[in-house]
Amino acid sequence: MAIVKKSSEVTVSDGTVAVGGWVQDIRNLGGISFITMRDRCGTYQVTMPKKKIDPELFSMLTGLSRETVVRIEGEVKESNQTATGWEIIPSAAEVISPAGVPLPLGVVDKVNVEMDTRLNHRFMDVRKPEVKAIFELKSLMVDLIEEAVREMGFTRVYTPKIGAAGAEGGAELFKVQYFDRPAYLAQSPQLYKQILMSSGLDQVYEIGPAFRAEQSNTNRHVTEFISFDGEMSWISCQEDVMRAIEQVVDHVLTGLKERGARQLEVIGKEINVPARPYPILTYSECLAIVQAAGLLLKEGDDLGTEGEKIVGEHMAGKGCDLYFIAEYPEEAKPFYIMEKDGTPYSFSFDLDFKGQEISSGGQREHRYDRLVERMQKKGLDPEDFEFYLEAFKYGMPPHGGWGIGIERMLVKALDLPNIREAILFPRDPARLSP
Ligand code: AMO
Repeated sequence: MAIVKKSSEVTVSDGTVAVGGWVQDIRNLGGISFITMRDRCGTYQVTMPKKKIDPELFSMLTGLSRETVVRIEGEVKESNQTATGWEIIPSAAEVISPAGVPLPLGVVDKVNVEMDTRLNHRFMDVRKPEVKAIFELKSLMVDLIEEAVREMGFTRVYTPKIGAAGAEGGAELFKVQYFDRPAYLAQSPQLYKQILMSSGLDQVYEIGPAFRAEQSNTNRHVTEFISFDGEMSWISCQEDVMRAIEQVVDHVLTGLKERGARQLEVIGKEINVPARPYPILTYSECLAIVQAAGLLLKEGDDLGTEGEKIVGEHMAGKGCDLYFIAEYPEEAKPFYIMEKDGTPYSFSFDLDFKGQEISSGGQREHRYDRLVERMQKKGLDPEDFEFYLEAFKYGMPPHGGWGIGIERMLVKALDLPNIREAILFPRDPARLSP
């Protein structure tokens, strides 16, 4: 008999079924014993009245260690004592894979376990329904992103993750040995997605890993994250880009709320879908808010974690979870961002979600000479970027785009305390395994 993988597939009938799963818990009450079994759909009960079960089977099942994987055959009976409305009375069982004792981590014990311990034994941690639900929602989130951008006419692309140059600043590059020469892990698809704007693909997106050699041990930085990048041609201003992101983020939040309802219930969270359009604050307005709150920042300074938090509180007071911060000083933004001529600012923006940056983007400098000038101003050697610059020499339309850290977005949507909660096997300066 085939193993029925999903407990939801067990239909109440007089027939016999076979189920496979993990032994989550066993309770022995003398004359009757119960096993709580778990599979991807949840938990269900195996009920063993001592007198009605073969003694050998009874002693085998009641002696199992927690988290052992078993296959159980039995009769399904309706029950008003169980959460599912049915229970299984076993007639045969087979241990498929026994679990050692003690477990490295409890699945049901309500004790606070350190994040490090959980991550060291992540396979066991993910057995907890409330942890598994986060990754089901993350998967749904990627589906929703793809649905939204496809609807908007974007083409999915893949760009290299090993290359000769970085785009987001030298200090954050991971150097790797590429045969006889050095290479770097991609910090973002920035250079390639822009090159593609001169290919005529017009609107492209990529969802893939990005690597940052940042020595930051915070609850929002990791050294490898999944970046959702978009780039679009023929924009008339950076607001065209903002409205595009907004459309995607709105589709994601609405979809999580509707299609992720079961998982949201498991983790006890609700999703708020903010009204559109999301408000746009300028960098200067944010600086004033932050300074009024007593943070000593001056014109040109990065708002930083603390500044973002203060602006987040200010916006929460107005009932706004999601808002753009636009027109950063050009000095604070990378070479590929377009300057706002006659001002110290640039056509750039961040999207912040409850006091934390989840995306940045802007209008790009598409004019070759101005781009080279900007590189030089930032102390970069244009010769190192020849492959990129070439695309600007033979017809490059105006364009702009964004990068969203999908884990940051999920963390904020679900109010998770740490970005590591949204990554199965996170990488940070201290963690390279598992
Ligand atoms: P930026 O460097 O701001 O911009 O990155 C874009 C988004 O990526 C996420 N992110 C991170 N997430 C987790 N850990 C990190 N260490 C980390 N660093 C960045 C954030 C951030 O908003 N090329 C530009 C985007 C563009 O202009 O298109 C870029 O990479 O959510």
